[in-house]
Amino acid sequence: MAPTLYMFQASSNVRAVLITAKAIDLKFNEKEIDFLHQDHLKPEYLQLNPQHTISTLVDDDFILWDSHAIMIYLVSKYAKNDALYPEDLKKRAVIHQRLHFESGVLAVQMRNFAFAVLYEDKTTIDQKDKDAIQESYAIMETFLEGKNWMAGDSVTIADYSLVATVSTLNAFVSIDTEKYQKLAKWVQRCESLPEYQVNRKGLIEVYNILKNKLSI
Ligand SMILES: N[C@@H](CCC(=O)N[C@@H](CS)C(=O)NCC(=O)O)C(=O)O
Repeated sequence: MAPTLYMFQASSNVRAVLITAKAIDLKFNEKEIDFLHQDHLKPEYLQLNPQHTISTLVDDDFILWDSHAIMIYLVSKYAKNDALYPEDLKKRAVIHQRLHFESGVLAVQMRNFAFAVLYEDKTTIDQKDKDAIQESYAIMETFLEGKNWMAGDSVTIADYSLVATVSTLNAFVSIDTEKYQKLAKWVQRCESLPEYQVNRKGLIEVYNILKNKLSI
């Protein structure tokens, strides 16, 4: 039976899981959670995931949340080879570093500005939030030093995790294509991947949700 993914398509972390699944040709039984109406706080969802984050994966009797953990699980279980998550210790360690960067830095910056807009009725993005995002662009530019992909010479789940969030941030705090040429080219490279196409629907959704509230 296909695994079930409880998801909110507009979420960048969810889109990272969708890109991964597409890349390994895995179909989900998709269950959309209405985040804006707080379905993730309902008892039936809390029973699955007491941390009430979206997404949550249910694979037979196994329940897992956190996009990074889900991506690692999916490619380890369902991918035909280790290309997206190489078994080589050092390559894998770099992928983990990039995933932690997404989780601990980029996603926090995304949440800071999105929550300010959604819940504090801010109509502009604070300069300090913009500065933090620009600093992340500068750091990711260094990740791409001498290589085409975030964790080496071929695409991995690190790229999927980062591009889902970067594509969202870039819609509001543009990447300076002169200053961050490698990052801008990497975004284009990701956009040309067949699996990336599943990022687009949710990206438009989140753009519309936030743009409607911003005066930019
Ligand atoms: N580290 C988690 C973060 C997921 C996350 O925070 N998702 C947001 C949706 S955009 C969420 O579920 N927020 C609701 C909450 O934390 O209560 C992941 O990668 O899955």
